[in-house]
Amino acid sequence: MNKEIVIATNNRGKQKEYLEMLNPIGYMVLTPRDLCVESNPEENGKNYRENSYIKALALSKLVHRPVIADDSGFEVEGLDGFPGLYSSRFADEYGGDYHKAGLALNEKLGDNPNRNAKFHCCICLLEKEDAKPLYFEGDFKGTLLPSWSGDHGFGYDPFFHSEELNLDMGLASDEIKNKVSHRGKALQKLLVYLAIK
Ligand code: ITT
Repeated sequence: MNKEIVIATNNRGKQKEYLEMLNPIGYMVLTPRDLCVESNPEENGKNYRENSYIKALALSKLVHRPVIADDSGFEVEGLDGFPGLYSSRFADEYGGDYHKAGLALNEKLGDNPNRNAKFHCCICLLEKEDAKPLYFEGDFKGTLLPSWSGDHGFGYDPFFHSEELNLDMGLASDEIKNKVSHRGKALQKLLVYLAIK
């Protein structure tokens, strides 16, 4: 792959993080919008890998360049991993309002003391439409906060506390988050693969 990466995501938060992580090391990051295409396939896979492949394939067919797609989610242990694969769709039930969605997760959890939670990210690299997809994954472990804290990050970040960093992620700079996050870890693995292939 040359140093151009097309990212199959419409999520502005993800786009920002990829730009911040890849631009400084010389990658040119392109989004569907940069290439004047729209890709919004139905994410009906059974797991993160399948969904990341669905997104990568749909965009690859439109742009005829190597693409990466990321499927990710927020998993609350006391809710058996919910919302997980449905993280985005769960927030949609609250009009995309993550403040309400986070409070709703807390309500579902009730007085269950198990507040362990994690983010998971699966990046799919598809070098061309008929290539074998390659997957790079990462986890970010912490706990679900009872209430909104801070305004940094996106999605469920303000309801997430990292014990490793001793920090609420709504209070963390992108730079700190990207070093330890699920997406940062998955991307590091992808970069190692690209460097040695
Ligand atoms: P694309 O499919 O266009 O990439 P999306 O937002 O629908 O955008 P996903 O299907 O992968 O992406 O949904 C993942 C959801 O999980 C996302 O919308 C957030 O709600 C949440 N999420 C994932 N990574 C996150 C992060 O780093 N911080 C906070 N929330 C995150």
